[in-house]
Amino acid sequence: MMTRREMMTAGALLAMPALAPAQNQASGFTLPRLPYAFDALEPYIDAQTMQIHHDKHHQAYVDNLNKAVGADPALARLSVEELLQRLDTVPAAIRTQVRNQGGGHANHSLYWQILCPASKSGKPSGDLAAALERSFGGQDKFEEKLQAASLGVFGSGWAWLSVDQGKNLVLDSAPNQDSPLLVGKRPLLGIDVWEHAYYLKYQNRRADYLKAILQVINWEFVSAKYHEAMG
Ligand code: MN3
Repeated sequence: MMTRREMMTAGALLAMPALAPAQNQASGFTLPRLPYAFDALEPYIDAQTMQIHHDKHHQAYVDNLNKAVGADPALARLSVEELLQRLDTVPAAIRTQVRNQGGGHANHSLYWQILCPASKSGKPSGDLAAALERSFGGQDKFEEKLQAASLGVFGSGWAWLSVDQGKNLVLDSAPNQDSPLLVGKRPLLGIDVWEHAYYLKYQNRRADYLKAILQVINWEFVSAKYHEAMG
């Protein structure tokens, strides 16, 4: 995987015909590495689901986003978060692709990070714990509401815990790959309820997947995201 800087270097090298591996011409967005092994979330999320979800589904969002913005250097320089935050300035011809594929890239990049092995899941800390108490009546009540929001998604989508522009915690859901960034919110935690996130192990039992995923939330990471969003 190459950084942007390495790609620019590789781009410069392309002028020299003897070098020039064709695959290095692809630029822009890249699939982030999973921060743990595919089987690290077993038995709650199975290794095969993680591998297909990361290597195939997320890769496809990255590839399709690159196809959509690749021809526009000004757009390709932006982060995916910036693209989503200013979607109304993206050319109309590719706006839907950026919304869907860019949303898919941003959402999954966060999703891998908000998960971790059950032994490291922990609890919401400091400021986030207090905010969950104020907004939802504590972690347990929050998790009940998160499950209800996730179950309530009709078809494919996500449930989201975000910080809104007034710095309030908000829990809601969105269809497809629509990111909270589209409406000025900062996502802290997203639960993917597309069937590809759970079907191999849980089939139609979305509620069982939701119960399981709560065992592998990386609360240290989510707490840090909260701190960052409030800062
Ligand atoms: Mn997914």
